[in-house]
Amino acid sequence: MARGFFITFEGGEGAGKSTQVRRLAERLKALGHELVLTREPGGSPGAEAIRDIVLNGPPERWSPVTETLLMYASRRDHIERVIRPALADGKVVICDRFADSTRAYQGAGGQVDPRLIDTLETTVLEGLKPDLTLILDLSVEEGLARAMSRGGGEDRFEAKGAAFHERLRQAFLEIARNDPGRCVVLSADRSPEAVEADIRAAVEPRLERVDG
Ligand code: T5A
Repeated sequence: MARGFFITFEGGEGAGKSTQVRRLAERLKALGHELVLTREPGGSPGAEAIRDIVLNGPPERWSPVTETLLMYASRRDHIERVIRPALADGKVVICDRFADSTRAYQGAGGQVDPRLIDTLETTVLEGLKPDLTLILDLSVEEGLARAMSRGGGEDRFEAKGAAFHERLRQAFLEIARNDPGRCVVLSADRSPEAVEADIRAAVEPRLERVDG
C-alpha cells in the first residue's frame, strides 16, 4: 500500500517558512513526487474560516485557552478532509505549521496548561505525527523585522511583545531537543539558497528511504 510522507515547517514569525515551503515543493515536484501543500491554521474551507477569526482583531480578542481550542478545531477539520486522505493516497504533504505551533504559541507563549494541550493532541491527532519537522530558527528581532517588511500589517500574534516571541523561540528548540528523530533545526539567518540546501539535505534521503 502507498505510504505518504508528512513534512511540517515550524518556527517564529518571519523565519522564512512560506518561502522554503514553495522552494521545497518545486524541488519535490521536479523529482516526480505528488504533493499537497497546505498550512495551519487553515488548509480546508472550514479551517480557513476559523483562521480568519483567530488571526484577526486585537491581540487580546481571544484568551490563550480559547485560541488553543480554536486551533484544535481547525486542525481536526484539516486532518479529516485534507491531510489523512492525501497521506492515504501516498502523497507528500507539506504543511506550513502544525501541532508544534500550538505548543509554542499557546503553550509557551500563552502559558496554557500543557495537560490541556497533551489531551487535545492525543484525542484530536489520534497518533498522526509528522515524519519530519523542519524548524527554522531566527532571532526574534530579525523575524519580526522580516514579517513587517512583507507589508499587510501585523496579525494578532505578531502584535504580541518580544518576551512572548522569545518564549516561543525557546519552546521550538526544546521540542526539537525532545524529539530529535523527527525534528531538524536550521539556522534561518542565512540566504534563502543556503537554507534551501540544508532542507533538501534533510528531506531527500528520508524520502528515498520511504520510496525504497
Ligand atoms: N499559530 C499557528 C498559533 O498561534 N498556533 C497554532 O497552532 C498555529 C498553527 C499564522 C499565525 O498563527 C499562529 C502563528 C502565526 O502567528 P501566518 O500569517 O501563517 O500566521 O504567519 P507565519 O506562519 O508566522 O508566517 P510568516 O508569513 O509571518 O512568516 P514565514 O512564512 O516564516 O516567512 P516568509 O517566507 O513569508 O518570509 C518573510 C519575509 O522574509 C523574507 C521573505 O521574502 C518575506 O519578505 N525572507 C528572507 N529574507 C532574508 N533571508 C531569508 N533567508 C529569507 N527568507 C524569507
